[in-house]
Amino acid sequence: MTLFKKVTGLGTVALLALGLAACNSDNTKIDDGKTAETTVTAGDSVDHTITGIDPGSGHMELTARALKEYDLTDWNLTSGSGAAMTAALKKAYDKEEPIIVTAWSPHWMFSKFDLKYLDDPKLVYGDSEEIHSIVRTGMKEDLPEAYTVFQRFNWDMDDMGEIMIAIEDGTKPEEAARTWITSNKEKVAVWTDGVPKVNGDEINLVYAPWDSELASHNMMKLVLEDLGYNVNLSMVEPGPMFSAIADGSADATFAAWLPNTHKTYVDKFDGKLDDIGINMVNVKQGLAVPTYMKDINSIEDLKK
Ligand code: PBE
Repeated sequence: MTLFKKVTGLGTVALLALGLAACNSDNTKIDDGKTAETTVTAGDSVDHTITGIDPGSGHMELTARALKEYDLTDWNLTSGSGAAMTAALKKAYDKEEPIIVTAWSPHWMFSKFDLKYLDDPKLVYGDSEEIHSIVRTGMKEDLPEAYTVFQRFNWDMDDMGEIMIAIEDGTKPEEAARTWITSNKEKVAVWTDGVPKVNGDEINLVYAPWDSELASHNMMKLVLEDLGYNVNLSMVEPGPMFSAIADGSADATFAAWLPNTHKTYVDKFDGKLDDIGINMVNVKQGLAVPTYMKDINSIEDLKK
């Protein structure tokens, strides 16, 4: 059994991995004769709390499911936003305090903090995940040039990561996207080669409030503008993002994480969304902790 040691009197939870060979009972008080110590479980160390993100995101649904499947019934999942989650992470990290967050990749959080995903042996967060490009019915006929670009659109985690990190470091999203486009002309050319320019045609892109999607949609906005489009970019909650494509009020989104994360949304609007392909493979999400939490490596460790 894995325990953390809470050194009373210091007022902070010191994450000292115990040599536990000698410890054989739950939550026993360990007294080495030098300090007054109580032991706390991994759950105690974080108040049985997982720091979540915006309530409508797929990650929150999957995490609620994970709490059930791993029988973590006494745990709480807080909701807020991606920004609140990373702020809480930074605060804990700076003090080397324990924290468990809902994390995903690509995300700048993995370059700013040393984090590790917790193993998910039950595969609640899925096995392999991709990001899909989804358009409204009829978009192909109305906006064929953009449709071709969207069908070809494909990049990787490092590409998106570059833009995300620049934004996190204070660069304006459009500027960060422009820098990436300028230094990745060949990649963009693969999507746009031979596509005729248009003359101010309007196109509506929607995305949900995640840093990863802020990066991708700002990038695609510029690619479309370079082709002559007049692009409206709107950030909405995940539910409205899918319903906007389904009811035709928006033309496209590049924010559909499948087959797992957004399955509920895609099922709900079955037949009303045109999934035109994968724009990124090998994306991932799950629960993550700072690497200094040495004894927690799997969601199953949270039971202990
Ligand atoms: N995410 C990022 C989203 C999809 C993209 C993992 C936070 C979600 O959970 O819905």
